[in-house]
Amino acid sequence: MADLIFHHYQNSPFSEKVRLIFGFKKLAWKSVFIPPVMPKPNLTALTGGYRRTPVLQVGADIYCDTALIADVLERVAPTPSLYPLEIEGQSRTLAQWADATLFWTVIAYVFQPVAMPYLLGPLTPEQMKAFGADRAAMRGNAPRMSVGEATGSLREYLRRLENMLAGGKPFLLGAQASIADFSVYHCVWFLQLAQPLADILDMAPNLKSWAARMAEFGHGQSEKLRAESALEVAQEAAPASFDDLPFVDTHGIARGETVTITPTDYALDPVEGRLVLSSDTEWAVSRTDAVAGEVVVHFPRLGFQLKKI
Ligand SMILES: N[C@@H](CCC(=O)N[C@@H](CS)C(=O)NCC(=O)O)C(=O)O
Repeated sequence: MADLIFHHYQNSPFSEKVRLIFGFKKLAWKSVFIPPVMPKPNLTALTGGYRRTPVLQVGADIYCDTALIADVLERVAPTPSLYPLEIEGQSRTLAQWADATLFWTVIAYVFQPVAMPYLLGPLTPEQMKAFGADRAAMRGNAPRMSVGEATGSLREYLRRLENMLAGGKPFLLGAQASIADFSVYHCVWFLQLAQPLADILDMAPNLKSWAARMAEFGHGQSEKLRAESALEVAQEAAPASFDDLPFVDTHGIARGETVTITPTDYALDPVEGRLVLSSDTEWAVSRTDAVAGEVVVHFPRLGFQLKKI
């Protein structure tokens, strides 16, 4: 199989979710660092405009969103599973809650001036301003939460998570780790990074021990790769073909039609291409890029909108 090339940056919670899955599954991967703010020309050459972090590349196939990336890693390395059979539905649903509700509550809580340098590093006032402007543009009209609201909500979420671990359960849904643990973990990891505010976790001692246990999975084996080399890999590879797979049409859009795929929540950058894959859980478009050549860009159905052009 082609190398797993992971486009990410250090202090990105969703990247940490996937790095830890690499460790859980003992996978080797290539690490490409991307900028945390726009522009990201080497990344968008691959994705066709999708700017969020992280992105997984396998040859000329580009996978957006960590929910889909987790599914891809499960296909590559089925054991240990992220979706133990008897808790698959629960774990996916809890993960979806953590990646949206818990994540945005943590973001609203940690982005207080006292913790900013711990999350963003030593930025100049100009760089800080540029970061704020980038995120404001990315979030558009998405609702904002006040620090007070975030603090109260976070306390209640921590109480619930602590309750899930009561009685010495090793993982949130029982004896086995699942995708839910990884989605909750990246939020707790970001909270811990915000050192001056991290003592809110003291109310959840079981959750703190669980986080330490999760961290032990590590990040697998990684090797640095330059962004230009990742583009060369895409140019030289042929994307996978999906012509033999059943095409699940829920939109009145046929295989091969020109479409856009856009996130439904924030960073609403449409990716345009020919629809080559439509399964119960995933879409993919084929597009040709001046630098990356012919690539296929994949998205999960959940959280994305498909439109015919
Ligand atoms: N649902 C997405 C969320 C990804 C996300 O919001 N990532 C943050 C960084 S952790 C982001 O993209 N921030 C803006 C950026 O990096 O440009 C996923 O699971 O991958």
